[in-house]
Amino acid sequence: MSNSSRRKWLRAGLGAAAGASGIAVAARLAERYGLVPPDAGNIYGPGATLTYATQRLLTDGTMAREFTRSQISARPFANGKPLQEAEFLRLQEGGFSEWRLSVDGLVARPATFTLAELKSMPARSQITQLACEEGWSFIAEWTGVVLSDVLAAVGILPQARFVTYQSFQKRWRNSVDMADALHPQTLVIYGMNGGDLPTGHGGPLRMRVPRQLGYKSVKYINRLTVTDGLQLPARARGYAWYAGI
Ligand SMILES: Nc1nc2c(c(=O)[nH]1)N[C@H]1C(S)=C(S)[C@@H](COP(=O)(O)O)O[C@H]1N2
Ligand SMILES: [Mo]
Repeated sequence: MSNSSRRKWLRAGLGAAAGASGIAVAARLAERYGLVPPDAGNIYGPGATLTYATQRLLTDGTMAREFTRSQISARPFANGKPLQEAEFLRLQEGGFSEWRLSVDGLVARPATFTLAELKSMPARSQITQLACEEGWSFIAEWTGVVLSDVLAAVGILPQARFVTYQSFQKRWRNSVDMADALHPQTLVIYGMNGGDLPTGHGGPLRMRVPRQLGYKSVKYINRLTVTDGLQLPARARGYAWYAGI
């Protein structure tokens, strides 16, 4: 079967299964075709599987909405307190010249990037909405490097299935699958609304995944690891791993 007819068939199958005999059948179908999110064995169970599977089938390749400059929020909300750790303040005082993004795991050439090196790569800006699961949101222009360019620079191996990203704030770690990792709107950002990314919003470096809820856009990232599976917990604070919007 060709890819697109397989997709059509799967989509019809999932819809029929959901309608006819409930989501358990759809979940089994999804499992057979590798559409089960890695955290499905939890309280969300088959419901989350169906959401993930149908969203993957229906929205793969689709884009998060982009806005115009006039729609940028006047007062974006920086969630959380400013970082107080001595090490962070020291790095900040040095203009973050010592900040590093290391990239390891299932890559051909593990590497470490400075901010200057990332800024020398082709830049992309997008005006998208950051939506928190708690109900608030704002629109901003985000500037950075397309994650797939960073991955191309280190060469991802064929077994790669997820990209895990780690924050300077150790408990903030999350990951995306390859569909989102290679998506053209998934950025590693260092700029916001025309200036440097403020530390309140995750500066100097942040993951920006506009097709998912705000908590997947982890701030203060310093490490990417390419994996073939997921070491849970991949959830932040008990939130679902897949947070498509
Ligand atoms: N390192 C880190 N990343 C984080 C968070 C955080 O507290 N620490 N909060 C998350 C949540 S829940 C949301 S909604 C957004 C908020 O982004 P903002 O501070 O730019 O509004 O960042 C996400 N990334
Ligand atoms: Mo959030």
